[in-house]
Amino acid sequence: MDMEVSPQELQYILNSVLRRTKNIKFKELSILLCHNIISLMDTSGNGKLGFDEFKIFWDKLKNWINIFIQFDTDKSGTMSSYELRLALKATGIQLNNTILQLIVLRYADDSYQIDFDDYLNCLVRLENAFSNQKNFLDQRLEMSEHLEVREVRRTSRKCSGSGSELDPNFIPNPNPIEVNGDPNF
Ligand SMILES: [Ca+2]
Ligand SMILES: [Ca+2]
Repeated sequence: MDMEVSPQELQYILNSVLRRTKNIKFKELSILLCHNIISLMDTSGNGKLGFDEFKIFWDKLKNWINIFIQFDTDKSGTMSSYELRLALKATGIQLNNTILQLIVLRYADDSYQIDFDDYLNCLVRLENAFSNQKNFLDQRLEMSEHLEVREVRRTSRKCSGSGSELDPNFIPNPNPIEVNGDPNF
């Protein structure tokens, strides 16, 4: 039996739950949003949410719903741009005015109100963007550590005098390390 939640199953579950959630206005969640949620939460990388992945998302969602309701100060069931700014801040996302205005223009309806599905869409996209940025930085960091290790290996091989001139991978170190102040070491 398949215990993992696919995008289609997630769409069904979320729509049923949100339909029964009081104090929020929402339109049906799109399948694209559910794909985005899975790409945010799928740490195992199999394109579905396992039990633990789903549980982490569920806690996140409950928190996002509570924040939405808490910051919907006029109880309209939707977010104005002012309410949205405070709500996003409460979720840990701080954006400057320009970005916030672009988001409101992108997601708001004719009366500049943001429904719960657009709010969720916006949070998931922002979190995906932040986590991609973080992965990018992590990779950069890993790569630079990897390069440092190789550099140390090269240096130690060079020091052992085992014919490093013949090593096709040998690249001269532009900053030779001086040990005990002896440049010939
Ligand atoms: Ca997974
Ligand atoms: Ca409101």
